[in-house]
Amino acid sequence: MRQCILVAGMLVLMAAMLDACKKLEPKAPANSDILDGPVEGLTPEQNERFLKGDAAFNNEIFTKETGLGPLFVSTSCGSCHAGDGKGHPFTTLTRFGQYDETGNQYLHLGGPQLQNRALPGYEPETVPAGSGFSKFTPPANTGLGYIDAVSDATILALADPDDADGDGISGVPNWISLKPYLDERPDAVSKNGRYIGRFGKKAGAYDLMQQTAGAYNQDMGITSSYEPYDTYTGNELDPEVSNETLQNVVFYLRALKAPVQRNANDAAIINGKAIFTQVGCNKCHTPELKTGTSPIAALNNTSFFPYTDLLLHDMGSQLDDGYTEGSAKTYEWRTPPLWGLGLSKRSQGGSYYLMHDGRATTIDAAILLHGGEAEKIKDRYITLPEQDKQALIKFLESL
Ligand code: HEC
Ligand code: HEC
Ligand SMILES: [Ca+2]
Ligand SMILES: [Ca+2]
Ligand SMILES: [Ca+2]
Repeated sequence: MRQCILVAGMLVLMAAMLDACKKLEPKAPANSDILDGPVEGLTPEQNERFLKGDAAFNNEIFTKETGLGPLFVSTSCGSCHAGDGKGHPFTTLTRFGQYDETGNQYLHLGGPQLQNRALPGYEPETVPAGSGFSKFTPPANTGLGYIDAVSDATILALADPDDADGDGISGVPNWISLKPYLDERPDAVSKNGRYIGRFGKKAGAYDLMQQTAGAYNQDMGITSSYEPYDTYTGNELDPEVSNETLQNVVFYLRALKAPVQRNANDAAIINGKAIFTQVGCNKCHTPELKTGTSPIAALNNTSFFPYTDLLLHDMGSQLDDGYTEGSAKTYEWRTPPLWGLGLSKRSQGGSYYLMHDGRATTIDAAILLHGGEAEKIKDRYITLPEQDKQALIKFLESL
């Protein structure tokens, strides 16, 4: 009898402990917080490519034996783009040696990208004395397929190179030369043989293939049939990654879902959104864009909410670090999408690291760094009553 009471008592205790454990377990993230899944409605064949691309992007860690280097920055895509969210300044890339449209003046010294690591027996690169350079933190990779599916005509319609409407804002595309291995978009617009770039902080990359083949080569020292040159000797080498793997990674990036706004119906957030427009943030951070046609059903002729115009803007001298790409000026930057902003702390180790090099550790600090074309709009933000600033920031964190 006594034994029975003891056993029953232990069972009660165990049940209580189990319950306590459950409370300690982190809550499963809401669906709207998960970023590394695919858009809905992929065909089984598309889903298979997505999974293969996911594995190559996140799990394949290169070594000397599989082609790493000899000069490199990191050993896998996922090491910089963890969980596909914004990266930490620990994983910053450095580029140097270009000041204007005439191209990179330091190609003979390893420009544009610095490979700060090397296999044993090789010298890592350093930025040549006197060269301007930029440090770029890894952007989030979510929703890039939507951005890829926007037509050139849509981007051009947002540009206002001569500020014809007189609002002080004159977004321009970055006109870049098309790498010979890239396919033109079906509706491509070109000017004097130059094409519209849309990826990267300077909008210096045409499409996701350029980003991917370029990253394998420049970030990891992995050659492909697209980018066959060794980062050390400059010699053409046999591919160290297959075209099939590259294409799977491109498909993975294209099919990653986009961040979804959270608590959109909260009164403070609705108010913050109105302030965003009233102050004029929306003049560059265009809330809504439309895609053209896409073989991925979810991306085909649809609206999405990235909060960017994909154009370059003069952001003033504080953000001029003396380096550029394509036709962008050293003080011009592509408006970054604001979707996912509120989720970015999670992949940045618990703090914000905003702007191209991560120098702003709060949203307020990021806004205060806006100059050039955004100067007047920043001034309007500064004069907002404190509670309006709070509402605006709450709205931005809901994105
Ligand atoms: C050393 C860190 C690092 C590694 C490794 C790396 N990236 Fe990146 N990635 C970055 C940074 C930094 C940028 C921003 C570069 C720029 O703006 O020009 C970037 C930009 C991108 C973009 C453009 C996103 C946008 O919003 O415009 C894509 C796509 C991308 N990377 C894919 C990849 C793929 C695929 C791999 C692996 C083959 C890879 N990256 C490896 C750091 C890295
Ligand atoms: C003239 C165009 C323009 C206007 C107007 C503008 N922005 Fe920006 N914004 C940019 C550009 C370009 C950057 C990137 C600068 C950089 O990386 O150095 C940026 C960066 C940001 C960032 C950091 C994003 C990140 O991922 O690092 C935030 C947040 C932001 N803007 C919010 C705002 C808010 C809020 C307003 C209105 C008060 C505003 N912006 C007005 C162009 C603009
Ligand atoms: Ca190699
Ligand atoms: Ca280099
Ligand atoms: Ca204008």
